[in-house]
Amino acid sequence: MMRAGKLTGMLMVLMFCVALLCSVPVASAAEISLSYANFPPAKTFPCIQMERWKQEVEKRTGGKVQVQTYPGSTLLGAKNTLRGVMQGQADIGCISLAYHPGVFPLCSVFELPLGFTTSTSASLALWDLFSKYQPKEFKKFKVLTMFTSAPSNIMTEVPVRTLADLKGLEIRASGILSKILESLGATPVSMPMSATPEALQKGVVKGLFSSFEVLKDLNFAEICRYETETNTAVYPFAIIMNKNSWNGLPDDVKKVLNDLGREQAEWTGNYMDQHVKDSLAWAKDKYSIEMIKMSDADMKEIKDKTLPLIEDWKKKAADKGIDGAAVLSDIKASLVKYEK
Ligand code: 3IO
Repeated sequence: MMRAGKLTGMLMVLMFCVALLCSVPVASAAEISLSYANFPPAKTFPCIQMERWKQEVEKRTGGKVQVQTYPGSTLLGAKNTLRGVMQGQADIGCISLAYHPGVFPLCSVFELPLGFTTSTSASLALWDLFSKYQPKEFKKFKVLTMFTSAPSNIMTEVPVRTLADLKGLEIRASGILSKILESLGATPVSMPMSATPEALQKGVVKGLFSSFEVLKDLNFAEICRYETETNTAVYPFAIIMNKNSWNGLPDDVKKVLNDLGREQAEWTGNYMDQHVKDSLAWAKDKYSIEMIKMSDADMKEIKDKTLPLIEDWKKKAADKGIDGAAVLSDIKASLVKYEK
């Protein structure tokens, strides 16, 4: 008994030493390890851009920085990433601004129907706006990059051919995009994208209002066979970093991350625009989805009915000391520049 006990004890000590030896080189491979939380599933564009950013950062810092990515709300969910990153539960997090009404009085302007036709142009315009204004709504964070979805469209179980078809239809959206639906007579249900598969599955909503690439990435084409093109507002995103984590980085690493800001916005826009095309082709092939265009009269009505939302935004911005007219005119200039 005694002998066996001693042997087991010695074995355990040996195994502990082996484990220690094995773990030491792994732990010291990178000097800096950063955690990055993301809310939707790994296949979706916010996570695809996260993996690209991770690769670039690890490459450009020569392996000095290692990024641990957590897709699919495995570290922080859609609505608690903001607080989680502030408190340091993750170093970096991805947020969709529309999930936080009232929190981003300046950058929420990108949830309005501004006329952007691509994710690339909207993403660059958003980054330019942020860079110019350095809004205090982000003062608790270091913003690493920003980008937007592609313009939003209506994906539904039943065909929406006219504005009349939209009346009272429960459709999932978020933030000002929910208000857009409401002004068009639909019944918006606000929730993050990560909650949408279950809501569609359970019949809580009959469709959603977002960019088309989710038809493939979240397999929404299976349920939502009708796709009505409205190409209205986009969803703006920010990649935020904990201020202490940022301040603790050496200057050469800070430079790498700063240099990536605009480039990452453009990369994500380009990826998104191409991926929307690929996803639509896939959904047509696999589920024979029907693409629907509304009449010119309905499209004009959409424009007229959503115009007051721009005035609402301006008023709320003014309350926070933001010159809404100047912001909108800067965005107009970016739109002309990037939509060429
Ligand atoms: C989005 C969010 C997560 C995953 C894929 C996505 N495609 C477009 C969005 C925009 C958004 O935040 C939303 O809730 O529709």
